[in-house]
Amino acid sequence: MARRFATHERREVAALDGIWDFTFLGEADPDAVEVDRIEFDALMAVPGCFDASPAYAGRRGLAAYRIRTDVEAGRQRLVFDGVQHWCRVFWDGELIREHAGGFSRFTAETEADAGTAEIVVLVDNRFDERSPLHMEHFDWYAYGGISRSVELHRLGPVRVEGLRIATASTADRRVSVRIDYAADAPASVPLEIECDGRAVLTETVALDTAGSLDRVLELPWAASWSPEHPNLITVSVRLGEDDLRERFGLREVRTEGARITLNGEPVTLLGVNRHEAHPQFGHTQPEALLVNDVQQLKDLGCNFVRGSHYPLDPLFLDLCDEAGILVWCESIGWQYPVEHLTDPAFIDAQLEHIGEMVAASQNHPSIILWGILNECPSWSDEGHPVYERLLGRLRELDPDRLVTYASINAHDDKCLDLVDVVGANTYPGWYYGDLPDIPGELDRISAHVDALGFADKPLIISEIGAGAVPGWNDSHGSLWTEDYQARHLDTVVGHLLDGQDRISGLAIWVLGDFKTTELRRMALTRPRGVNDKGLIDEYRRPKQAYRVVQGHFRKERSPRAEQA
Ligand code: ADA
Repeated sequence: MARRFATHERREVAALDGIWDFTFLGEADPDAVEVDRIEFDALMAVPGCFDASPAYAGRRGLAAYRIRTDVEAGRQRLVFDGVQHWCRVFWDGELIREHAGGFSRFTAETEADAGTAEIVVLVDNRFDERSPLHMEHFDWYAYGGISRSVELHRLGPVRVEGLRIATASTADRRVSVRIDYAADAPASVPLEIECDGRAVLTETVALDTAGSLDRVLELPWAASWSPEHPNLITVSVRLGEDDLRERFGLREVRTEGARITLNGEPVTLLGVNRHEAHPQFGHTQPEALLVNDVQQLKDLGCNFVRGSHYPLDPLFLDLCDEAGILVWCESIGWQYPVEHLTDPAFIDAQLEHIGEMVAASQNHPSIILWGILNECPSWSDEGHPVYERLLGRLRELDPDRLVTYASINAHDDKCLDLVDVVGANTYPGWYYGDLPDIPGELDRISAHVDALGFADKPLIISEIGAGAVPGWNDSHGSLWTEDYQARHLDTVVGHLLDGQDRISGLAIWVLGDFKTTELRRMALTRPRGVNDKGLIDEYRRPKQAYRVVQGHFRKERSPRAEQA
């Protein structure tokens, strides 16, 4: 996977990114496809989204990707960082994995003979029961393809399967490490752990065939991680012939009354929502684009970004770790109907997806909040047990971070008892209401959340904004003009930063414009087929509102510098 550091030194890892053979099979039923008879008649970039490429733009159906690679005999593991949104993986014609969900890492394994292996991936971007997590009505265009990196790992008899570094209590410079492992047979092997190149632990361990090792590391020299000082620590775990490297930061996230605290200090979250979409690359995020986005987040004065509405590119998270940007990372979801939410197949798929999200991202110090189910029926009686189960799973997997979700209607929500932080989405002055009403609406939300009995929980406005067609203005400052959007966000941010202290976080909707679903429901409210509430357009060109928000955020984050 494309990261800012090599995740393995000892294990042999080959990047399979590049140009793969490709063919579009359209309406074909994946069960009826004979994999060894597929005729590949085109080429496709991996990572890439085939339906964002000119030849297959907007096509929905089955596609096949193929690559051939030389391997030595032995156990091989393919690591996919994201395939949109359903796939089957074949190794020399044999099915080795099926996966649904897009946006999350999964693996496929096989015992291989020496020689040239042929890997075929059937990828389907249709909306059906194979993909219970994807729905056509989502307010984003669900691109299809092998959208993130692919690697091939050669596995030995002992494997480091995962690493979790718990930095819950960092004052004493001690961290707990859990090393998950697998072994072909019980074994006794050396375990060595290094942090920033210093040996911190060496011992011999007796392994079963699978299990985990829990250790405490003392790092007296290590400095804390914070947005102002994003100090990172690289840890290398070597177990027998295998290894795994990770990066983490010493920091504690908690709530104290209605404030979120970072390393014991209250923090106000100032940021934006961000989709991973681009007109030319779909959900694939070329490195230059990620660097661009992080530069613009910094330039805006943000200390916070909400990943809407699915797990984020691993490289983006690395860059947020380095830039000191705090992250809300959430599982995939957008206004699922009640019936969908109560379908057992859906819940199982969400639980698996949440597990994959946490396993892939749990050591990023930038992530302070885990989220689920954007704008889903948390207002319904049926919703409560589902939210309880999914948020409960997050707490079980990671007790050291805060959990939340973005409520579509905080006035009438039935699941706020389950969160650490209340997230409220609201669109005053856009779909409903008038511009002058914005401060009133924000105050009403706070009062309502408090009246429901949650005055002691931090409250974040997790979405608020207005559309603007890029470059469009008129002398009235009407809806859809850049002028309207700029005045709207000036009012929003101005009100939130001007003396009120109930709302302690803001994620403006949205950093950049992005293509939405082509369903008619969106047509009247999304000119150009684009959700255009971005501070920048889909090619990252700033709109008028960008400077307005930047002015507020920068002033708030460095008041002394401004006064000087
Ligand atoms: C919702 C939703 C966003 C987007 C937004 C809008 O709040 O969570 O994904 O659809 O509305 O633009 O209306």
